[in-house]
Amino acid sequence: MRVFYSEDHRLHFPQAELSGGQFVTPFERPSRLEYILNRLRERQFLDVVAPEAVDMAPIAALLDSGYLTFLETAWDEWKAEGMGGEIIAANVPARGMHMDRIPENIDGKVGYYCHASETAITQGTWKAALSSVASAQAAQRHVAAGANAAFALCRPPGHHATADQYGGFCFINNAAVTAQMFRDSGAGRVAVLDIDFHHGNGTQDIFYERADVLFASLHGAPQQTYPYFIGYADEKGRGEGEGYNFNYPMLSGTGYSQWSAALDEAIAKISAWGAEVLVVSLGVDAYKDDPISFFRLESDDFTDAGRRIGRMKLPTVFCMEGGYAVEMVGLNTVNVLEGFADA
Ligand code: SP5
Ligand code: ZN
Repeated sequence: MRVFYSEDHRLHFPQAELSGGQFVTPFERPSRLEYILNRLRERQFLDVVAPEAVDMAPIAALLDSGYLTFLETAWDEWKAEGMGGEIIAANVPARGMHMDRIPENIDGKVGYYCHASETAITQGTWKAALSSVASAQAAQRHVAAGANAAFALCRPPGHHATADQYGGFCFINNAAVTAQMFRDSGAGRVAVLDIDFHHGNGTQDIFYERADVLFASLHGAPQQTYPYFIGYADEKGRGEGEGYNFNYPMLSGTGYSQWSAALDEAIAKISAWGAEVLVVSLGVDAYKDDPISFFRLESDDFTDAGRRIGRMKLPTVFCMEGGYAVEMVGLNTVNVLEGFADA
């Protein structure tokens, strides 16, 4: 399986994440990818290539133009305003306020375009986010051209980013761009399966009113964890999209027997629908020792999960999402890919 990876992810490395009222070294850090690359090499995934330049057209077509301009210019505007640190959202539109007018001031714009203030923007964030989505695009083209699978080793991750909001360590929704590119290249039915511990709110939101992209997500129950305000089982899509969104929220302490039963249900929905291609939002933060999550998957469970996904026999792009038990992120990620390849 070919792996697409860009070194430019390193351009995004905030010093600070707001966590428990303190600034801590971000959980989502560059070393995550070093652990993954090392394990890939060790397990003979040797076909690792850099993506070609990002193709802005499908990104601009799917996402909000004001949001993309904001991401591109936010750092310069922040510095021009005399702000001393990294970009952290302080003022967000809350209940009773209005979101129909976008502030001119950068501090206001940050709040407008952000949904979670743990996530900082720095000087290199935009370039890193573009390199991340470039890997997803290259993986999509590789599979659209006939490969049965590809792994986009994306960083920063993407599944929490909507068409016009960042947060949850995500800026551009790599999986959503990938799914849309499959539609544009002729696939009629595209499924996105999100196995990251957190609900893929961004992907859900982007496709919520569409019947051509089915979204299924396994995740921590929103009453107990981020993103808190979305991800319940009764969110099934709206309008034409009704019946094409499937959420499997699970409570703290969930282990593999329950998680894999939910995975089988999601897989059954995808198969019964007749998906032609699959995009997997591949987070490994369901792992038992993940520092910000509460499921109890063992490393071997990821192999089994990959095998179940592989049994669908669909052309598949994996997009890297979360996973923060850094020493184990590589093993767990490669286990999924190996299980998939062995199915
Ligand atoms: C892509 C992805 O996995 N994003 C996850 C974003 C999670 N954001 C909330 C982080 C809350 C961290 N709380 C730390 C508690 C430590 N005990
Ligand atoms: Zn996650």
